[in-house]
Amino acid sequence: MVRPVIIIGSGGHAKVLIAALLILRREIIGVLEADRDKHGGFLSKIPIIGDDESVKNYKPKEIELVNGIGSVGLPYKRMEIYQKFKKMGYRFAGVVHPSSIVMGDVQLDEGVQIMAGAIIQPGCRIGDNVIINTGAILDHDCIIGEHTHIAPGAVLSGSVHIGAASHVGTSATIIQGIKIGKNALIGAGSVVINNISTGSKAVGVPARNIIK
Ligand code: JB2
Repeated sequence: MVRPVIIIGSGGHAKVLIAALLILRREIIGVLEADRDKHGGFLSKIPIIGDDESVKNYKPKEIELVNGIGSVGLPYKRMEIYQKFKKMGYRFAGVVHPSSIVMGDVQLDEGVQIMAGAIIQPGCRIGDNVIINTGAILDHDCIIGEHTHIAPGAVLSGSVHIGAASHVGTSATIIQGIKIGKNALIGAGSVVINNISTGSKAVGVPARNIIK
């Protein structure tokens, strides 16, 4: 039985998720929002029903959650939200936009979000709570660590490995076989032709580490 969902956060990323969930005909109970001024309002006609404590009105077995917190830098807030609710016993729903192309043997772990127009080729493995955002392209055998965000239009060639809680910026390009560590930030539009170590911030064409 497909359970109804509750979305966490009422910003731009939540709006994108609601559009996908409606196409997927998922029942959406409402949105949880930290900003009390928004309570009682709506996001894309979906009611903003309270703060995170309100989730306790629903038993873990009655619902699934959708992580509506995105990221523009490292996805720590998104990761914290995921870990907090997992500790409370809740499960996160995957969201795969019907216009995306996800090849048959691709492994999608819990709560993975694949947005409109994304393409994921055979052999890829996508970790818990990852966002593969609008129009991003992953060629064969890419491995994406949990909580990482591949931003809109990013292009990963074959066998790219990216560690947990990293962020690959909008329209960045990563050539085949590159390894990027955890907590690494790749700037928008960068072209990555060398491996990037954990904790780096790499920008430019070709991308260079700017954390000294
Ligand atoms: O702990 C929280 C919490 N912290 C912030 N719990 C709940 N339930 N909500 C929280 N929020 C709320 O999430 C903020 O008050 C805000 O309303 C929302 C975040 O929205 P924002 O528009 O700031 O960003 P976003 O996360 O929806 O989207 C970002 O990431 C996307 C991937 C933006 O940068 C987008 O442009 C981007 N496409």
